[in-house]
Amino acid sequence: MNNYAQRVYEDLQQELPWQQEFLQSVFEVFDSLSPLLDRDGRYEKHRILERITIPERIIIFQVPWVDDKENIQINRGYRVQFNSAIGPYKGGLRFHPSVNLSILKFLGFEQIFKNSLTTLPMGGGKGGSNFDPKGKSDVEIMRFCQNFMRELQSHIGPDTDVPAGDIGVGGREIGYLFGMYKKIVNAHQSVLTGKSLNFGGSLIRPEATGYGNVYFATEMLKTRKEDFENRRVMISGSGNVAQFTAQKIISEGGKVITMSDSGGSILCKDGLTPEKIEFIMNLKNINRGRISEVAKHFSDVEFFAGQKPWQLTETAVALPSATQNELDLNDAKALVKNGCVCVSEGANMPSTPDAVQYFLENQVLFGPGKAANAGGVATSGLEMTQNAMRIGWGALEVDTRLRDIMRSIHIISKNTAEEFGSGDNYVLGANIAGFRKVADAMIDLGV
Ligand code: NDP
Ligand code: 2IT
Repeated sequence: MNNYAQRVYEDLQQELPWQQEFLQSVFEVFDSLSPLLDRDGRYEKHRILERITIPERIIIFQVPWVDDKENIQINRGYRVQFNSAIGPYKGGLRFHPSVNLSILKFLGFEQIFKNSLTTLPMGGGKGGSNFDPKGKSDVEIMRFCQNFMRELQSHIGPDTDVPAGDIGVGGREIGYLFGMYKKIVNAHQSVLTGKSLNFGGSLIRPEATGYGNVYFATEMLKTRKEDFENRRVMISGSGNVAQFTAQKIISEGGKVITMSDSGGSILCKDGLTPEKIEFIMNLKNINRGRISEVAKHFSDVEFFAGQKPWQLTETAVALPSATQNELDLNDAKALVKNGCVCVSEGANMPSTPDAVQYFLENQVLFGPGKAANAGGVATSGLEMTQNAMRIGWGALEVDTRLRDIMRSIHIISKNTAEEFGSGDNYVLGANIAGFRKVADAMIDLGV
């Protein structure tokens, strides 16, 4: 690693040894940036690495709420406003019991470069709570969201910080959050994205992360004259990103053989049909059930309790779409051995660093999350544009723009990797391309 990057990384390690996920994401970015830092001394002179790794602001607050049994519950709420050099802070809210500052800082840090890659004017941020939505009634979810927003509202705004969804935060939660914000400020503003179409959402936003990842993977495959036709595809997760990834893969002629949740994985060797995907969407989005139930309903679907998809069988493509560090070195070795030629990350940082290294060493086409899953936030950017113009584009218009953005992210990542003599190392290309725009803006803006 470049000396300057090494020094800043070691300082962070000493200062924040418990922020493992954040350190992991910083290490990956710094490692990629080394050839750029070797070549261009301006970033060290302006102390960009020190400045870009400290959030501009972090808000931490208490979220008390009353459950259905009239017990008082208390959760922690956070918003990490990481970097606003190129636009208002932008990034999702995660509601999951594992949420802590390290996880939100890694997600916010990734978001800076991802948002930069979209070509749209959005800074990086992330937030959420250790609240667990599982098993809660709709009314409990509403009360929690209202109390969360009561605290968050004074720190966000359409030109300041525009949150959206992430794990545990979908259309239902965005509705309750937006309803409370609107009441407090007495204005119908574009302060959240992922809104329902009934009150200012964009067509294709729910689909965008999954579709975008398939568009990105398609571009990678094209460079080797391959496509999804009749190829086996493993997907992990069964939430927003996984569902629309599956739908798009099927429409591209591919076979989705796995999906999963935190309880285990399902395997359907001949590929899930559109009817089965619809069943999974109803199960997950309406009944809020478990993926194991799919195997009880269909005789050609097997369930593997407590297992991830990666080592179950042969596949050509893997699209991890659940959570961070869900694909490790052993999984990577099994995938390569079983014929996998392409991995594209729907989730944020799902592959461990040694797994990424293994894919790169074995010539697997590897799309890092900050490039491959940028379609979600890019379409959030398009939602903000439509809100500002007070119009709504048709589905084809949004989908065409999404596809164009994913193509341009692919091109800039590939061209930047080539500029630094690193072939099709999309990790290096995406990190340098995303960083350059933000860092140059920071220099322009002064200290
Ligand atoms: P959802 O809440 O809709 O779905 C999450 C899925 O991942 C569920 O199937 C869930 O299973 C599984 N999962 C979550 N945590 C774990 C865990 N610790 N171990 C195993 N499985 C887990 O979230 P999304 O689909 O929106 O998000 C999935 C990933 O995509 C995340 O990494 C997110 O940051 C990323 N992402 C999301 C975008 C978006 O627009 N929504 C945009 C870009 C990236 P279970 O129900 O059992 O918890
Ligand atoms: O990780 C992500 O990019 C998201 N969860 C989407 C963020 C957004 O603002 O749409």
